[in-house]
Amino acid sequence: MPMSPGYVPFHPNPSKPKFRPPPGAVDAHCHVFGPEAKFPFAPERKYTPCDAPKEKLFALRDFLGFDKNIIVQASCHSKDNRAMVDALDTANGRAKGVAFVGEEVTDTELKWMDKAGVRGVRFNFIKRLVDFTPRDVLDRISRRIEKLGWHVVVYFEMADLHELADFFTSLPTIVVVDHMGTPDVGKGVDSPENQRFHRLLDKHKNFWVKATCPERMTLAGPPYDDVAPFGRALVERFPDRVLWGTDWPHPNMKKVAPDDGVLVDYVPKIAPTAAQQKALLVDNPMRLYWS
Ligand code: 0GY
Repeated sequence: MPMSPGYVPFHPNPSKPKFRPPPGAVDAHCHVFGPEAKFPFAPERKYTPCDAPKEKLFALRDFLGFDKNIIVQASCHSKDNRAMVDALDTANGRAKGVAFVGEEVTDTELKWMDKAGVRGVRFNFIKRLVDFTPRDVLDRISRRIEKLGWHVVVYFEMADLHELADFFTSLPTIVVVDHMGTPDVGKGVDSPENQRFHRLLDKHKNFWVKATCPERMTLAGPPYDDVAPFGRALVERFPDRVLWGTDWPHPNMKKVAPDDGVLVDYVPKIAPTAAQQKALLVDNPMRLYWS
């Protein structure tokens, strides 16, 4: 299938970052797409991306100076987790995964994914990406995966947080928030909705957050200095519950693919000290995914 009209493929030759991640660094949010010939995209998908196979992901990991990946199931593969699991199976222990499942998932399938290194499921509330799933269904899924010691990753837009917060706090597992809760950067880090988000994390110690995707939120463009205060605030306030990742291959970027080297050079802007960098890139993801 051809890519969706206007779909922007990932950067063909990212720059080498100046920042060197500490040994054992984990890219805690990335995806694999296809290859379509082997792992077809799901019929119910909302976009058709370009192939972004595991070999390219692992080569980028090495080029950027990372050691491991967390591969998050993307909506273009919907509930068919085979491409993601195949990547885990061939990563020599250097990748863990987050799946997307429906209630019909069997215990055998959950065990298969657990054995491969899946440690969470993603609940996606972005309307342009997925169809609505009733909360009671998500609740039942969360209770099944809790037994495996998995967590829930939530992807939403901050404007919707007020109607989602009660559901999130009712979840029995660790809850990992994608992309800083996607704040509106134009409103500033002290906006009431961003402060409300910080209070949620303050109060609920089972909430973690990914300080990811400045390229999705920036108004100024690279090197994303306008987004850095949002990431830095999270690293300072929640130093042991924050993660970082590239989001390669950057689905649904509007005009230009981000340069992954520039994204890696954004890390010291949000985590200026060596101790913060080690927590963000090594200790936190290792605790959540490898212990
Ligand atoms: C992301 C963001 C996006 C897409 C997906 O599952 C997905 O298709 O996650 C997006 O378009 O915002 O997390 O990579």
